[in-house]
Formats: sequence, structure tokens, C-alpha cells
Amino acid sequence: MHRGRRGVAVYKTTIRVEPERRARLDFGGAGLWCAVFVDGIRRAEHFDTYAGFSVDLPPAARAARDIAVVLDTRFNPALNPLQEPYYDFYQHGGIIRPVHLHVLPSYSILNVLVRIKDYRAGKIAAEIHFEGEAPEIVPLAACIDGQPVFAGSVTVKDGTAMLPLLTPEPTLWTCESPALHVLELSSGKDDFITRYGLREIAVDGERILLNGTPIKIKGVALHAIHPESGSAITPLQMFNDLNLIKDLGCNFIRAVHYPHDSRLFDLCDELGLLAWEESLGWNNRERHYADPRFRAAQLAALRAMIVKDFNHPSVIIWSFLNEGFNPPRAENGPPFFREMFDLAKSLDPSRLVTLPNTCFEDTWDKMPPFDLVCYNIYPAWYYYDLPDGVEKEISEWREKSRQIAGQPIPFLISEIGADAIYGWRDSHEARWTEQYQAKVLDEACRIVLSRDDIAGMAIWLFADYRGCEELDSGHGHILRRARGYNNKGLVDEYRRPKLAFDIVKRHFTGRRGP
Ligand code: ADA
Repeated sequence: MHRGRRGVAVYKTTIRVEPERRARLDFGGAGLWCAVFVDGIRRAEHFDTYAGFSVDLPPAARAARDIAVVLDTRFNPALNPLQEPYYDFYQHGGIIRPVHLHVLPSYSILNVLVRIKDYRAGKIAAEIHFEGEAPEIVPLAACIDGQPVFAGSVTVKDGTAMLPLLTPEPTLWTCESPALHVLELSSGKDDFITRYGLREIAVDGERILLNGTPIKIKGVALHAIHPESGSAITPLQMFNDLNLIKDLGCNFIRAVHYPHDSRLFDLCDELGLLAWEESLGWNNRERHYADPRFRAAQLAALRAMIVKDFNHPSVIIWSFLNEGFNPPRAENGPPFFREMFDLAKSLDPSRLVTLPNTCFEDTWDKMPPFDLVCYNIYPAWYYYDLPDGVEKEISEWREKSRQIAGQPIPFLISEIGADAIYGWRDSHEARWTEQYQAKVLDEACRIVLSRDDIAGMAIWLFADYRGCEELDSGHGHILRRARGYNNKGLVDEYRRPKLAFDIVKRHFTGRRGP
């Protein structure tokens, strides 16, 4: 749904499932609210467009099964406490991602989390989650890269089994050489195939280390919004975007402001792009953190995102609630961020966790121990001016965050940029021209790349996108959105490059000339 209309729609189809077999439908994403009926009976309800969910189909005598999905794409806090019309991106409704049908035996492998135990030696532990009536002892065979590495059985406790394995020919995953390994598990009744990569992400003082080596983050933020397909981004569109991003010389994407389609991270895994993924949120308020439904939905969404994309080596950072701590500050925020942080770390201690904008003067002690501080800053756009405003604001935030944290911690600029209307060039080079944007980013890249005390940057952003639809968002936001778009893209919404594209490319690739 991307033509500016919101309402109710019903999708109907008939699928075939062998009689008396269990089955499951996995939805990659649908919203803003939906109910799924199987043979006329309501089997599931869901909100949060960007989180996947499953619907069980109980065994039936007949093969033809009627599926109906009722969708409501209107904003309604009673049905969907997570999505608000003031968020600065158009929230398309509908079924935005693929739906998969699984026809199941009496028990099956629901998911496998590959935990990297020793990335250099290739030691892993497969955490296998079963569903259905799994016995206590399950026969299992495992292959890695086509070579048998285990044949025997595993003990299932609370639906889970752990299987330590050794990668026969371990090869590191790096940005330059993104080697992937393939794990195949077979329980006789069912099989499961997943890829993983051997790499380590860590911090050391003010630096971020990939496989023990400091890395400068050179990236862009990326929304899943396209004028032709709304939020239903096709793999070809993803591939084209990521190729342009690689061409820019990036080693990183910040996927904003909700969980993205896992196929994006499949491509990042293959292209050697590092990624940040975050759960849905945008400038959330005290009223959100005070609402138990909001909190429960956030925790569920974070859990689902981490489980969904756990095996992607490209993903190095988990995050949540973009700018959820901007002034006016929320008292209920920090305790809730602690809950979110603890959940992320308990599910996955191997990745970095942060919150944009991490913290302000008086609140560091109340915050969870984030692995890096990051700020969304807009020098020479919302604050200060050229020629020296970019340097001034970056330096101020760098210094402020050092004082706030009181300890060495990596500092990442999680957003920086300026609006430019595609094709708008004039000799005054004023705000909104392509020249002005290019100048701001020229300066920003120069500073970030020359300073060792800045871990890197994610430019806001790769492509222009349709913004929020609320006419008065309560903070004058719409006045900053010419065309109703956020125009800070290096390319416009049709992926046509602006002047800044080549400027950034020169900095990120180190190449002079066009
Ligand atoms: C914020 C926000 C972005 C975008 C940006 C802007 O930092 O995180 O989603 O709205 O501002 O363009 O002003």
C-alpha cells in the first residue's frame, strides 16, 4: 500500500497441504495490523509491519486450505501500540515481505542459531530449536560445506539441543574476502540449512575491531522504502542499492529504523558489508515507555529481530529505539533501555549494542553499559553553518561524549547529512542545493576519516524517501521536509546520484578524480 491511502483490505487464497499434516505459514512482515484466518477460523493476529510472525495450520482431513488475511493499514494505537504517524518515514502497510508455507512432520527444526566459539579455529555450537513433539533423544546428522561432521543423536531439553561442531576448513569472514560456511542439519524427518561466517567484532578503548584489527566505519543509513514498491523491496532492488553502496566505497550500512528483510543481510554477507540493525522506533516519548503494551511489544520485536538475523556475519551491531532519548528526556527511558540492552546481550553476547543518541550529561549512570556511543548530528544543517560549523559540532560532540562516558569508548556518528533537492544546482550554493550538501559531506568525511578518535560515520542517508504523513507532527517537523520527502539522500528516490555521491566516493575509496 503506497499510494497515500489507508484502509482495510482482505487477501484470500487457497493452498494445498497433505491431509492430516501439520503446517506453518511464516509471514516476513505485514501491517499495520492483521488477522489471519485458516478455513474460516481466526488463527493469528499481528501488529508491527516490520516483524515476522508465524501461523500454525492444524492438520485437517482435506488438502485444500482457505487462507484469508485481513489487513488494516490505518494507524490505531489500540491495535498497534508501536507505530505512530509522526515517525519520519512513510510506513507502508500490507504484506510487505514473502510468506512461506512449511509442511511439517510430527516435530521439526524451527531454527538454528550458530554460536561462534572460536572464530579462528572454526569452532561453533549449533543451538537447535525444535517445534512439535520432539522426543528427548533426536537422531541428527550434520554437514559443513558438504562434508559430514556429525552423525548420531542429540538430547533435547525444553525444545533445544546444543551441538558443538568444528568447521573442517575454517576461513575468516572479512569485508575484503567474505567467506561463508554452510551448515546442513538433518533429523531424518526434517532438515535445516543455514550459512554462517567466522569473524569477531569487539571494541578496544576508542576503536572498533574486526577480527582483532581496528576498522574505520564508512557507511550510509538505508531505509526500505522505494517509490515503485513501497516497503516491499525486491531482492533485485536490494542488490542494486548495495552495489551502489559498495561503489561508494562503504564498508557499512545502518539499516533504519526497523528490522529489515533478512535477504538484505544475505547480500551484505556475500558482499562483505558490515551492518547495523535496529528494532522499530523513532523519537519515542515518556508515554511510550510508561505503556506496558509498548514495552512488551518492543521486547518481543527485539527478540524476534535478533533470532531472525543471528547467523549473518555482516550484522555487527544491534540497536533499538532511534533517538528514543532525545530531549524532552523520558524518565522511564533508562530503566527500559536497560531491559532492552540486557535482553540483547543475553540472546547474543557476541555483538555490540548501542542506542542513538546514546546519552546526555546527567544520565550516563542510569544507562546500560552500551558498547559504543553514537550520535545523530546535523552540523551546518540544523545547527551551525559552513565553513567551520561541521568541524565545530563534530568536535563538540566528540568531547562531550568523552566527558559523559568518563572512559574510553568508541564514538560513531550514526547520522550526518544535509538535504538537497535532486537537480537543484545554483550559483549561490545555498541550503537545499546539491552543491551545499556536497560541501557539508566533503567536510564531514574529511574530518571523520582524518581523526583516530572517531570510529566512523553512517551518512544520512543513501536514498531520499517519503517522510511522515502527519501534517503537524507537533514539532514543526513537516516544515523541514520539502516535497514531503526526506531529501538527504546521496541519490534521490529513483537512485539518481547527486553531486555529493562522487564527493563521498572520493573520500571513501581514497581515489581522486571522477
Ligand atoms: C533524525 C532521525 C532521522 C531523520 C533525521 C533528519 O536524526 O533519526 O530518521 O529524521 O533526523 O533528517 O532530520
